[in-house]
Amino acid sequence: MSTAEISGLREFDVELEAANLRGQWIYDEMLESVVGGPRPAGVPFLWRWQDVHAKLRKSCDVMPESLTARRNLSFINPDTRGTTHTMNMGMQMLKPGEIAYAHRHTMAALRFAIQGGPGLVTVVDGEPCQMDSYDLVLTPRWTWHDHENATSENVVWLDVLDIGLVLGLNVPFYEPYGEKRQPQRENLGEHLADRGGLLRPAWEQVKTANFPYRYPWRDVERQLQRMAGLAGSPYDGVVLRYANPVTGGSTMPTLDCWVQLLRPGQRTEAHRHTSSAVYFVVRGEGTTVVDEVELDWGPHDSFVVPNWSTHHFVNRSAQDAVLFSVNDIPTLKALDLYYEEPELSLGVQPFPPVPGNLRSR
Ligand code: 1HN
Repeated sequence: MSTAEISGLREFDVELEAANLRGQWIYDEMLESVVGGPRPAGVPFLWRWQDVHAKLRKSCDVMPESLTARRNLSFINPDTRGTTHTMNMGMQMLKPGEIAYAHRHTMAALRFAIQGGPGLVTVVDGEPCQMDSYDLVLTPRWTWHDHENATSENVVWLDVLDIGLVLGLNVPFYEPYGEKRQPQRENLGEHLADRGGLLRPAWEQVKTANFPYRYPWRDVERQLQRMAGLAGSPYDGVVLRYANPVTGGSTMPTLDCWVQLLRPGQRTEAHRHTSSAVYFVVRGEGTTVVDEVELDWGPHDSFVVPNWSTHHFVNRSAQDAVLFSVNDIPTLKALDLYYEEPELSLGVQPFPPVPGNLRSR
């Protein structure tokens, strides 16, 4: 016998609702609909670079000053509030000489330069962080940040924030600095080098999170090339995490940044996981197939893989393809809610043996 067959139960449901109560059997019916896992939050979707770039240029005309509000265009998934249910990805443009005013918020954010240069700087808690093209700069939760374009060109970068997560937990805090720019530390990079490097003051506390790290693309590219010959992950190819240099853990407490290299003609295996991810194409051309939807991408396009949707990558070109992506895996893992099908593929392959153990006896 099912609850639907109990006479008078529907009337009782209405009576309970009027008393701000709900019987467990309602949840039982809801849970029946998710046997086999959640419905993906949002749909697979792609934003073309040409289209977004045209809108960014128009935003410069419509919004002559960037103000504190930022000339950021957020990618809205047709089926969710953000790009995924936890994250927003968008692109931001600053004209020559402009400053996006200093502020801070409880949303963790990161900036990946698309059209940058030595004169594009994001100041994070007093640290000026240069944004050359494809450099990654972190503006972690509750850090003061302002963006300054001292180049002679329009600049563009990618913003990713954990907005859906922070709003879902109802912990949004926001504070404008009150002046355009925040005070800067005198010597560029000194604080980071002294407090986040290989040698540190023994008498000070260790800061393990929310450092304003910069990951220069030059270093990322070198590492990718060094590892390009490895088999990598069957699902993502040669994929590297932007590690927190202090802990070796995720890029930020809630978000992880990845960069992946797909060799010419490479086709990865399909899988799905409870985390969602947003992608930006650094170079190359290919297709990401997400629950039967084919997302054909080229340089500087952006796309989204919603959670629990089955996907694989194909590099259709004769060149390497390189994708930058951001995912919410650290959030899911921290809550013990990270699941993957058909198998757990993260951090499972054995660490390479030391040379002495390879010697044939
Ligand atoms: C924000 O503070 C920035 O600081 C960019 O550049 C995009 C989207 C939503 C909320 C805050 C920035 C944002 C944002």
